[in-house]
Amino acid sequence: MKNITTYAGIPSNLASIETAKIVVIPVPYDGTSTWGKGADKGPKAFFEASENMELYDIETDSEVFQNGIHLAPAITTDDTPEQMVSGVHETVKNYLKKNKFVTLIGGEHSISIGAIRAFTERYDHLTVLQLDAHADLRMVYQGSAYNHACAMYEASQHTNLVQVGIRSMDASEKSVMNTDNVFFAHEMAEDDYWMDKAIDMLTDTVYITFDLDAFDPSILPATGTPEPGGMLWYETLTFLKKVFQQKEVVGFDIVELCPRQNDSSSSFTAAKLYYKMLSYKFAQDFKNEDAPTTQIKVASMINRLKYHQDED
Ligand SMILES: [Mn+2]
Repeated sequence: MKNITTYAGIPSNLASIETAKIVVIPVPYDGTSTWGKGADKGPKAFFEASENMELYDIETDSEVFQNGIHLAPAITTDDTPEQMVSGVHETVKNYLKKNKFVTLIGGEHSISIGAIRAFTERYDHLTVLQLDAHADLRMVYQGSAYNHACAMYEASQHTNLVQVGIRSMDASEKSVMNTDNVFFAHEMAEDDYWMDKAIDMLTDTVYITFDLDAFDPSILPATGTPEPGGMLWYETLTFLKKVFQQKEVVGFDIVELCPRQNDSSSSFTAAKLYYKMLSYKFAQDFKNEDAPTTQIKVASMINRLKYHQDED
């Protein structure tokens, strides 16, 4: 990743490991993808798009980069899938020890395995919230347990895994899947309450793994295995905002950006998604934004009661 020295070109005093609250780790790995190759180019396209993005977030009225964002060296120890997973695991563990808010940019989805392992060791009762078109629950695929099709198997065994946006899986994955914790895309399309139901499934401590193919290909086509019927922009942000407001999100990754020529909008969408998630995490007072809504609801209830009393 030549020419890129700090995340989004932020000043170097906000980018050092000593001062930054946030760490972003690029993992340009594409060792096991089966169809659309190119997720190894994801981080470069992501960071280039980030450099061209406004760093003031209107919705939260905040500049989250002021908390400091350290761009970690890319993890490239990936001669084998096992090496890549253990490289990610060790790196994430070290930054967690330094009490950083750790985020990762893939790379294919198998990069999440080592990260989730480190978060699982650090936090009890961890929920892994997976937004994805695919279940990724195979125990082994094409001879490896660290294939992208297996990205969530370990999480399904050791964490409270909640899967959202799923619309593609193999019948064999049904035996591993806990369907109570799965929000299938075809059901979400007809259920106005899926967001609250999903949040009810989460423990207090949440790690988010965001596979960009969770999005509908109409808004993000540049991913290894696009699937129709995905999530749209504001629906996704509304859901993420609720999660950040109501739970303690301890880290996240964004994976499977597979850049294509003549499509810069996918990289920008990924860059913006990342910055939105950080903004939701760090914006002051944003967590309590639900309060006014509740107050308004109570006020209008009192008014209704008064009205009915007046009637009597
Ligand atoms: Mn996927």
